Amino acid sequence: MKIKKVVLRHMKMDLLYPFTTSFGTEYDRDFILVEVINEDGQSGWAENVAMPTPYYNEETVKTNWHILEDFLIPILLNNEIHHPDELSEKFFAHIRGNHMAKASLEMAVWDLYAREQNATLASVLGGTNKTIDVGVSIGIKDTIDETLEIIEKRHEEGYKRFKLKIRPGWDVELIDKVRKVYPDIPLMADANSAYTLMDIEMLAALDDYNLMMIEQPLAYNDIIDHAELQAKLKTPICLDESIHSLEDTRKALKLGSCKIINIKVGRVGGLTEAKKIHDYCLERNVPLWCGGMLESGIGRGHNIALTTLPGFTLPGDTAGSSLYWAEDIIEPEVTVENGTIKVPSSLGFGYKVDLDKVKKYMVSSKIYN
Ligand code: OSB
Ligand code: MG
Repeated sequence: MKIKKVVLRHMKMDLLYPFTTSFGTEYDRDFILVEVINEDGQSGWAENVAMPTPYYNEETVKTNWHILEDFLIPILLNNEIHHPDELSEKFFAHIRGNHMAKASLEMAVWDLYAREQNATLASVLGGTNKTIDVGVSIGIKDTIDETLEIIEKRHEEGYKRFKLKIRPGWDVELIDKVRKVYPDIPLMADANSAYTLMDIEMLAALDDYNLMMIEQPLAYNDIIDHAELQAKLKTPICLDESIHSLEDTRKALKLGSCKIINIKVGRVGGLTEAKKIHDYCLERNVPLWCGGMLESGIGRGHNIALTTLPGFTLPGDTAGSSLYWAEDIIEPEVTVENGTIKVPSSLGFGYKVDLDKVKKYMVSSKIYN
């Protein structure tokens, strides 16, 4: 593969509904779109998932632009590679951390690689599922009644799993009331690191509600306290923020810090690393699902492609475009029927990039060659 040109676009798209977690409220997505172009003028696309603020992790839109411009894009433009795995190797050999930046450029190269092979991204990743099951992530609301109304709607739409964001003061009572109305729905909670071991009694109280899992209850950089907590809980812990690599996965499972893994391609530094984690978990029967970062259709398409791999046994967070956007920047939009997405058969990440819409939501852009 010879990449001749890279285009970074700074995008801003308003969310239809504000999304509140224990770390803050998002009103829009302010993000970088990455396009890589080969010598035949063929493009590969990906979405960078860093947020403008370092509240979910330490990366931001600005740090990602900097790392892409000054370090990663030069590596890509100055090296001929034969497979995206080689790019991943180069990124990890030379540059520490900055996984979301690495992932975005590597994913665009994966998309281009699939297109050069006349194949879907799903198939070059080794994915086989023709449909994927999806759930929905429901943010913190003003009232429990409002949350119940949203669950009712999403339940009617067929979503297969309901994830409620929790934080101190919005936890046991919420889960208790939701369980009373919906005794049987697949339900889970995501704390985004809002608790410590001091909260163990409250977290243990959640054991009474048959939750599928509790996601990232403790610190974003912890796997030690999570192991102590998991030993005391019936409910499986799923790690999100703490998992950045196959090595983190291996160590967390060895320590017993979690029983389930949430893979976000951005957090683990790319599709090559995501696949390694997938293979490791599949071999050990560790349940896996694909997380989300409120992506536009481009990131969403990549998530769908990854989720076609056989180890993704639990519904992910890749909900339909219409839950996030007045209009998406891909054609067609991602649609969900009875809680499933039909995996698209178009080349690459599976959807057509709508260049007019991209222009409409673009704040600025820069070309590298
Ligand atoms: O913790 O999974 C998370 C969104 C932004 C940052 C972190 C998280 C989330 C979500 C939303 O839960 C998932 C989605 O709908 O894309
Ligand atoms: Mg999470």
